[in-house]
Amino acid sequence: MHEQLLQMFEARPDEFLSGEELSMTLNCSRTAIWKHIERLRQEGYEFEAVSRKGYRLVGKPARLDIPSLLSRLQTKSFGKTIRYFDEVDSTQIVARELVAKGAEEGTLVIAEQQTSGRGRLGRKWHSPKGKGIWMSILLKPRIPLQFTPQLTLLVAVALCRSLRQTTGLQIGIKWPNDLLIEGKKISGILLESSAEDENLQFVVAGIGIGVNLKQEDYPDDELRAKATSLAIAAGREWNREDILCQFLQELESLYTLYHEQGFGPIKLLWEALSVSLQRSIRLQTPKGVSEGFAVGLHDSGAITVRLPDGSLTNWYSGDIQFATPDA
Ligand code: BT5
Repeated sequence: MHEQLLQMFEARPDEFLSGEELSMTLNCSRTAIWKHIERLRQEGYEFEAVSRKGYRLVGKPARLDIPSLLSRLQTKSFGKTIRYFDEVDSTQIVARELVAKGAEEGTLVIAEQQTSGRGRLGRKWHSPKGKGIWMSILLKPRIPLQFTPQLTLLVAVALCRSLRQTTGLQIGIKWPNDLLIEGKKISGILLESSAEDENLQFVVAGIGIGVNLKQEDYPDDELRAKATSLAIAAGREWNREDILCQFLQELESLYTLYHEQGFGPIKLLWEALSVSLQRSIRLQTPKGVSEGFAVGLHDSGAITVRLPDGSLTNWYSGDIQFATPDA
């Protein structure tokens, strides 16, 4: 029914189709038609509705131009193989399936929409159609297992640098896996890895970037209060291929640098882009809340914190909040 309705609009572009005609052809009530149109709107289709005339399709969801991206991309392996989907449950799941079939390092899975996009600890990642970049990239790093958390920081640096370069926006990194603009989340990173006998086998780096979401594209006020997009922040839409191309190039060059020179150079870049250091922070863990002053980044990927009693400690995972708002 959903498909049939869309086909009717697509077969007669620029025409108004009345609710009566639609409901007769599809043999359903006008309320059912209205509900399907609302669902299509949520998927990114735009309709003009005029009383006594009906509905007209005026816009379709954006689609990535993969051939154009591939022709511009100047990387050796990152993004050279792209698996592009209209809709998936989660690009992380698809990427894991591809690893099992022998996919190579740098393989990119990207979808216009995710129906079960995920964050850490079972949280949801909202991924509406055509509005963002929802992707997973397969890495096979040649590093000891305990260094894996450094990769989240490396991806954050590559993302922050490339988004700053493409948009000119003041984007900062919040430890461990968020990118913020004026205190609101623009992007999240999720690393999932697999190891055998203490050896790291592969890492699937999942990255979500809110590119062209408008306020109404967020499902509720709670998320609207925390999240933002490049379009909301800049007051204009962005070309997703430009962002992807810049990011993949930046990621490959930092990843190469990391294998050649270790974490040192990445750490320096991370510290320069971070909004989490030299300020009072609170750490939320399943066990409770701790407070301290963030003094630096530890080589393990942990954040080093001075506690109220003056002692230093490392926090390895969790969610931090800022005790004072952003300057
Ligand atoms: C993350 O988790 O930030 C990691 C998100 C990774 C998403 C990518 S998309 C491609 C790949 N495939 C997947 O299935 N996932 C990865 P976490 O730190 O747990 O943050 C999750 C929280 O971010 C949620 O609880 C919301 O508060 C917020 N959030 C959800 N959707 C958002 C969005 N579109 N923009 C900004 N914030 C969002």
